[in-house]
Amino acid sequence: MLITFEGIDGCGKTTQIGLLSSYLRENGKEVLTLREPGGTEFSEKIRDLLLHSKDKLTAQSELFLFESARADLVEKIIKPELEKGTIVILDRFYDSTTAYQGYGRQIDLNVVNASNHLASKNLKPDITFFLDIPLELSYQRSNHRKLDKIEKSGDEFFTRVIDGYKKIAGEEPERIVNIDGTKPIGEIFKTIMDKMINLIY
Ligand code: Z5A
Repeated sequence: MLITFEGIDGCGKTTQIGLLSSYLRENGKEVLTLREPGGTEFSEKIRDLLLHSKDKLTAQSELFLFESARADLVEKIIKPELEKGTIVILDRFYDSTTAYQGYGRQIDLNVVNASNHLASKNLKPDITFFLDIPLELSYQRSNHRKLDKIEKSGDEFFTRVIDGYKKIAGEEPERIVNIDGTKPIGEIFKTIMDKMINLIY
């Protein structure tokens, strides 16, 4: 089973993935948590380039780097683990590319979708949790640390990303669970568990 978490920076993905993976492991499930971009030696190098290099990337080269990191992770780790029956929990997947490179950087959505299909080998999450928070809260939750390259993209960019996520979630309500990420951590986790119980048991 493939479970993905989506949303803007600081929306609470890492927090909820920690809670969900602990719950599943305590209940005897084999679980692997991964993040995008990253998860293989090659993809971690690309992550470093994308988030920390001093070079100015074009929107297109950014898109291809995210897809390249994804292709490596899907082929080497995600597919084999899913075939073994592991529950794979992914912090970001192709919805991030649609939201950030498609809606945010305004690359043609047909091109983004085609690239997503190619890199993910048509793999589709069984369920996606989209934690929706406003931009101001994202800034508040991350104001204590140094911003990476993408985080420095500006308000207009992030407003397009948030609107993009809402459109993506609206288009696939059977896969994407839209959750109010401003709620307390425990309340969000309960909503996630209510959905997960039906899938696991
Ligand atoms: N990116 C892209 O452009 N295209 C792509 O295809 C992909 C990615 C795959 C990766 O960033 C960047 O790459 C990201 C998108 C882009 N850039 N941006 N912006 P990353 O992996 O370094 O980080 P992130 O995924 O954006 O976010 P994060 O820093 O890991 O945040 P988070 O996991 O969503 O949140 P958190 O760490 O769980 O929580 C943040 C804080 O809020 C923390 O102090 C928590 O204790 C607190 N928190 C969490 N939940 C709550 C609630 N409910 N109430 C109160 N406080 C809370």
